[in-house]
Amino acid sequence: MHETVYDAAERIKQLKVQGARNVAIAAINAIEEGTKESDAKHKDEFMKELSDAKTVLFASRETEPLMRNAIRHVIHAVENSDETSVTELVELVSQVSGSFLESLERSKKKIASVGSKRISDGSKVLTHCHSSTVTNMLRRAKQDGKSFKVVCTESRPVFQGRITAKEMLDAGIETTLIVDSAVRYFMNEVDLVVVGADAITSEGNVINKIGTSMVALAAKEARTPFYVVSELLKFDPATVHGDYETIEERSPTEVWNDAPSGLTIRNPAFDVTRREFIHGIICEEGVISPDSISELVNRKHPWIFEVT
Ligand code: RUB
Repeated sequence: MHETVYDAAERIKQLKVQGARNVAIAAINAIEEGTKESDAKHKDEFMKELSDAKTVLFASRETEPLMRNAIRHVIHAVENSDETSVTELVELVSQVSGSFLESLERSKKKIASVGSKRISDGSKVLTHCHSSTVTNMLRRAKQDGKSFKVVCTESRPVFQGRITAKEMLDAGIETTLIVDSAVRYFMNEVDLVVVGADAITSEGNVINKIGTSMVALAAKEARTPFYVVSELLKFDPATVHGDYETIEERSPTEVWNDAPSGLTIRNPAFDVTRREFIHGIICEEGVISPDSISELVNRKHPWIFEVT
């Protein structure tokens, strides 16, 4: 199992796989593939392999509760199964992973159909970074016959905004790319801001690509509605118990590869947007207030509060 899992963790760490959703999918696929290579003779050994895989994948990116929820879900199913045969447990991992991925796909479609209705004909929509959930929703709006333009930030330091720009152009949507610091300059021309999420806390705050909170501030000042587009499973249950979401800090070389020695460079990957800046969270249950997130997650996915 180890090679497949280490490989996936490395691809996630190096941003070859990017965005919370894709990270969770890659991690689940790695667990599923990895268990097929298991050397375990007994359930105990199998559980130990799963636990090692969890440690390696959790460490690949710290601010990814969807990945953590997905992995915990699979491990929880194995732990609670009466099955002792490793062959049967491998099959169980495959089934649980498959149904988790299917439900993620259903949520993505539901989010797109809800969010599409918030895109008005003739409007201009600003987004930050690259969120596959956001771009899927915008593609759906286009398929629904809406005519609108997209403005996307380049998203320094690693330019995920270029992925968004290419996807939007491929979908036939008129797209403008701007530098991150030009967000306020363009905000008055924009009708709506939509961003993805990496994590949602119990207080309804949203963690997303660094700069998102500044986009939200600019949107609030310009009275432009700011929406987060996200699956409920990006909720981090640890925040209920008082933990803060850890913000991943990446290598300074992403910011300046040959920086002068003695210079301090900080490179946080994400920041926190407080709930009062968020008009709504567009999720698979509809458009909800950030204040209702804990209660809704508790109702829809009670298991995430139970597993560790
Ligand atoms: C990507 C990012 C995305 C969220 C949501 O950051 O902040 O907005 O992950 O993406 P990075 P999705 O490029 O550092 O992973 O909607 O695809 O889950």
